[in-house]
Amino acid sequence: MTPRHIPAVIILAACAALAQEPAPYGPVPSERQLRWHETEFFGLIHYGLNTYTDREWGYGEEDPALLNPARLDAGQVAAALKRGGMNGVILVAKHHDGFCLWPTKTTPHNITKSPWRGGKGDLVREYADATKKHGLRFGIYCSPWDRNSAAYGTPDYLPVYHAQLRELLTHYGTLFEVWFDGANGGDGYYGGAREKRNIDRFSYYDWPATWALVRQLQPSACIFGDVGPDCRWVGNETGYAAPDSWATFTPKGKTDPARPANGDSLNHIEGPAGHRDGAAWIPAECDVPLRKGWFWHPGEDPTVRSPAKLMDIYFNSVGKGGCLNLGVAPDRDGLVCDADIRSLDAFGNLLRALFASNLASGGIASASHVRAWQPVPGKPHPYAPANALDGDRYTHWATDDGITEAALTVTLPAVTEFNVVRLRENIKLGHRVDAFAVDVWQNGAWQEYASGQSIGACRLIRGPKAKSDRVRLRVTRAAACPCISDFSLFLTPAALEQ
Ligand code: FUL
Repeated sequence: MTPRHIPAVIILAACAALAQEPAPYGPVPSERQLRWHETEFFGLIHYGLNTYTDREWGYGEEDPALLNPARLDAGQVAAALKRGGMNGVILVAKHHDGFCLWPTKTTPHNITKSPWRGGKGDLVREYADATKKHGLRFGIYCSPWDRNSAAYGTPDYLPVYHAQLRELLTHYGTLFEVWFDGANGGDGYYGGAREKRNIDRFSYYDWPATWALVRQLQPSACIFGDVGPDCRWVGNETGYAAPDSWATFTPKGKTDPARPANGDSLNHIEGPAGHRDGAAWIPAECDVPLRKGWFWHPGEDPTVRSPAKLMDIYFNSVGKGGCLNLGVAPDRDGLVCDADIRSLDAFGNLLRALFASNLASGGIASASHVRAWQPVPGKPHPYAPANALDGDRYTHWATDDGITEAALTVTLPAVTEFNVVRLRENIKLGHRVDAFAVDVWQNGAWQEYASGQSIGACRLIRGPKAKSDRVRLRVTRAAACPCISDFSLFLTPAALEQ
């Protein structure tokens, strides 16, 4: 290299450095997981023979003749969920009792043996059509445990279960999620044997082959299970993730710690928080029934969760970077009953009112540090602070590599009252922030309003009402330069205060 060449090399190197995008940190979500995060809130429908026998777990011997609702209307259910603020529906197509809500060829214990629609009905079809009509994404739960099947517990059952999945994965359009329950094995009818059958949770379902079937037939569907692989059970049925919750997680198996299988996980107890440096992106799905149980039971109207309680759950699930999966149980008419409708309608209205206007969107964003970038005439800076105000989950404000403490200030056009802050990272680049604080400018000085650790896909903070024309996000610790895609302010609607 001659001295004459050095300046050109340096200039080229400098340009390359200036034009560099932040490298992802740690595990990052797949495309299907990104779509799942965007879905945020969906319903889990439990309806079947248990609805008529007043049980949560049918034994497997229930008479299909019990199911004959004259007024059943999947459209009424889908509309109720949509008004309730949900963006998807997962239907329990087969629960542990083994009764299949579609005309499966795999077992006679199915909907064609019921008098409903003269034995010609297909409830999975009706739900698939209704959810599509209402613009909701559709998913399926098909219980691995089958208390009706004579084959359960023997090697003959897995081909049956796989055939059931194959039917569900091929006949009902695009699915956004396939749910694998961790409850497996125990006593049951089992074709009349009426005995206890335990299985090896690690090997019995050949999870690698079962998951591969979903991948092959529904490549955009997320697989839910205790250990993921796409989204994890939050570890409780109250709908709450931990105060700080990480989408990253390292599942540990009882049998094989290195290759855990669904139903065999040792550490679902760690589901609420996840692991800051977990091995894979497996965010928490927070499931909770709207009523006391997952199925409808007489006399349980008083247990319907109130809109205020649902909001609290929402803040602790969606607001902790996970998804909320709310159980809705159609009644013996196959409809969402009045008590549930009242709560869902009111909650949906609250949600829409709360997020209707981002009070920070008219503000001017500035930052202590902004990532260097070779300016391109006519093109906006790709990492400008203003990106955190544009409502897009992925455009973001970023700092230079190595800058892991930085502040983003929003100056509002006028003094504004708020009590909810929403933060997001561009999760395509991973969980980067380790700790943050939000400050409010009060009487000529910054005052800390809130602080926390995880941000990820969404962090919702509900605090006391504050009035100010200046707010600040301080990233106080980060594993890599922060990439903040959202800094929004909202005010809870008056109806929530009552
Ligand atoms: C659990 C099941 O045992 C319940 O019956 C219900 O389906 C719930 C969503 O998952 O593991």
